[in-house]
Amino acid sequence: MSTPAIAPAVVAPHMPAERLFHPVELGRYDLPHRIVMAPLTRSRARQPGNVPSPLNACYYAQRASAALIVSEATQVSQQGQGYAWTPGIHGPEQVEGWRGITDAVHQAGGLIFLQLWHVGRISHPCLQPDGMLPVAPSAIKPAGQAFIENDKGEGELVPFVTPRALQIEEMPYIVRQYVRGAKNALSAGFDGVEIHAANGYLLDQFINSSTNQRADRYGGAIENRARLLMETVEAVSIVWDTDRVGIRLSPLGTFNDISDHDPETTFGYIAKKLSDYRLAYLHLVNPAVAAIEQGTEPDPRATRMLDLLREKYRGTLILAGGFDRDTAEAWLKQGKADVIAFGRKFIANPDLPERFRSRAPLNADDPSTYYGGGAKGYTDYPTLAQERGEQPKPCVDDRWR
Ligand code: 8OZ
Repeated sequence: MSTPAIAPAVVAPHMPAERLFHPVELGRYDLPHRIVMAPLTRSRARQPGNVPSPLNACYYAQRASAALIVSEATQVSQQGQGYAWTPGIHGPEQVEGWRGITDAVHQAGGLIFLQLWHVGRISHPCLQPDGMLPVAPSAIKPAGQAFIENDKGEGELVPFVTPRALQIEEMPYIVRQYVRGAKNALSAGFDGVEIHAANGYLLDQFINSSTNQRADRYGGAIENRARLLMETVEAVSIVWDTDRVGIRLSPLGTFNDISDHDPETTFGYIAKKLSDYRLAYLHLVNPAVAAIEQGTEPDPRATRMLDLLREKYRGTLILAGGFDRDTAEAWLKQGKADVIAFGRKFIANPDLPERFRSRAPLNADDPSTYYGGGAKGYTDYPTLAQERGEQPKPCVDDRWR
C-alpha cells in the first residue's frame, strides 16, 4: 500500500463540529465553549443600599454554565448610579453581598467578571448624593427619561435634567472611583472586571463628539476624548492584570441619545490603542444588531465598522446583540468574532449552553419582569433538567427586600 502524498486533515478527537463549542482562550482563562452571558441590568439589589442579595446569587449560580458571566452593570460610586435598585461596588456591605454571588457561581463551576459602571448624565438628582446634579463631560441634557424610585417605592420614569460639566480638577477622582470599584471587585472574589465604556454612559459620553464639547485635554481631538477611558484602563490595570480586564464599547450605538461625527476614526483609534494592552477581551455591542434580529443584510456602515475594529484590535473579540444559535455559529465560522454574548436568551434559559448543545427549544423571556421585583421572571425560568423533573424547583429566596 502506498502512502498518500498528503495526509488527510486530522480532526481532533471529541472536537465538536460547531465553533460555539470549541474552547477559546480569554486572557488568563481557558473557556470550554464560546457562549457568554452578557451584562444585564435587572434592578433587584436589596434596599436600602443597593446591596447584592442571596436572590441575586441564586440567579447568577443558575447561569454558571455560561463560559463567562459578565455581571449586570454595577455603579462604582453613588454618583455613578442612574437607575433605581441597581447594585453598587463602592461600600463594604456591597462587597460582602457580591462575595455571596462569586462564591455561589464558583461553587457551581462558573467564571464571573464584574462590570464597572458610571452612568454620567444618564441619572437624576434623586439618585445622586445629596440630590446634586448628575455629572457629564458637558452640560448637555439627554433626550429621554430616568428610571427612579418614587415616593410610593415604585419605579417611575422622569425627564432627564441638564447635567453639570465635570471640572478638569475632578477627573482624577473619577478615575479613583473606578479604581475603588476594581479593588472592591478583587476583594469580592471576582475573576476579572469589565469596564463599561458603551451605551451612552460616562466613558462613552467622553468618547462621542455629540456629548463632549470640552475645550480642555478631555475634549476635541480623539486622543483627548479617549483620555478618560485610557486613564481608567491604566489605573484599573494596576489593580488587575490586564489578562483579567475586558472593555465594552458600542460603536455606532445611539442608545441614551449619543452619536459621533466620525465614528470610524473614533472607534478605530480606540480599538488600536486598546490592542496594546493585551486585555482579556474587547466586547462590542454589535452595530449590526437590527440586521441580526431581522435576518437582513447589515447596513454597510455597520459592516465597515466591524471589519475595521476586527483589523485594529488584535485580541479576543466578544460580540453581543440579538444572536441566536445559528447566527452566532455563522458569525464565528466567518471569523467575525471569537466569542458570542447572549443577554435576553440567558434571562429565560439558565442552561442556555445545554439547550444550544442539544438543540432543545428555548423558553421565551418576559420583558415585563426585566427590571425590579423578586424571583418572578428572575430565578423561576426552568432548566431542561427541571422540565424533566430531575431537579427540584430553583432556589427561590424571598429575602430580597
Ligand atoms: C437597560 C436598562 C438599564 C441599563 C446598558 C446598563 O445599556 C445598561 C442598561 C440597559 O448597558
